[in-house]
Amino acid sequence: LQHGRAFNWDSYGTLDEIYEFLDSTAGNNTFVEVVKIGESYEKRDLKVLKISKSSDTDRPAIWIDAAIHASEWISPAVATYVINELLTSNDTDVIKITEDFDLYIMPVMNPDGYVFAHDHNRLWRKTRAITTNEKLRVDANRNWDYEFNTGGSSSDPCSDGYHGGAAFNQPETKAVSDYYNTIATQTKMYLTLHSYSQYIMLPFGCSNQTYPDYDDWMRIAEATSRAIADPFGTQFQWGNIVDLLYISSGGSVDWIKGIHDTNIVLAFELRDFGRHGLILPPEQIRPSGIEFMKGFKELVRQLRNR
Ligand code: ING
Ligand code: ZN
Repeated sequence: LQHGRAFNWDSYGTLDEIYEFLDSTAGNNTFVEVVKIGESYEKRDLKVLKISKSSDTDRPAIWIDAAIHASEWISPAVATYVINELLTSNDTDVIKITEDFDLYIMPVMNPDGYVFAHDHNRLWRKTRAITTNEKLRVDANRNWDYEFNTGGSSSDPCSDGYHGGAAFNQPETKAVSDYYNTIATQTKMYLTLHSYSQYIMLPFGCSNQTYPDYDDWMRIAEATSRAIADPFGTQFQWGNIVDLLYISSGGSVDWIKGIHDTNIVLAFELRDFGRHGLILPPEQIRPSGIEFMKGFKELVRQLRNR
């Protein structure tokens, strides 16, 4: 690592630092591997950390991703925090999670954008794909192939919500969805981390239609919110994406829920509520990680009870 500094949660890691953390974590634990699921537009590796203490191939699995949007730096910071907790915590509930589930954690879904946000434009959100002209960069969370381009996304390449020329035309969303297809039957929970607003959000984003067990998900989200508030009192609201935010088609949760019907599917908007917004001070990384872990443990508890 740069300057011999150990990876930590006191500052926001660069892509290189995060990837080195993933690689060294895999190197230090026989039951952890880094799976290269593809390459980004600019040919960076797309890396998923897989934790699996069993060779059983049909164990229940949990997926967590972050930084589909390059500007939302608290999301990869919390994802790496979760990885570290899962592998070093003495909490028996946490240890039990790694004993009972395979875990797939992808801290940076949009590595090109994340590098660009570090080096050029702190508020950069989209991918870095250029197809026919300089402006065609895509909001990777409007590019998924379920009710694609049916509202709340833009056909203007200059827009931050540009959905792209076709669903899954971005190497990042294509690689993640292809990989998810291979693990979808075993995967019981899909969580995607964004910021900011402190929301726990249920699909769908393309419409506010409910579904048979919608009330169950609302109760689960409420329980998760209570667990998150436990350490520091941080309030997370819960509800449908459309009710909390806006119509937005082509999001990852819509595809995961609509195509695969994974059991628990949630999108999180992490800290804060708007004071600092995307530029969340790094002192808030650890508290964000601590409270998210509380929520995550509650979600796994709920999953076990289903
Ligand atoms: N929020 C998400 C966005 O892509 C979202 C909200 C999540 C929409 C899941 C649709 C599906 O707009 C941020 N902050 O990016
Ligand atoms: Zn986002």
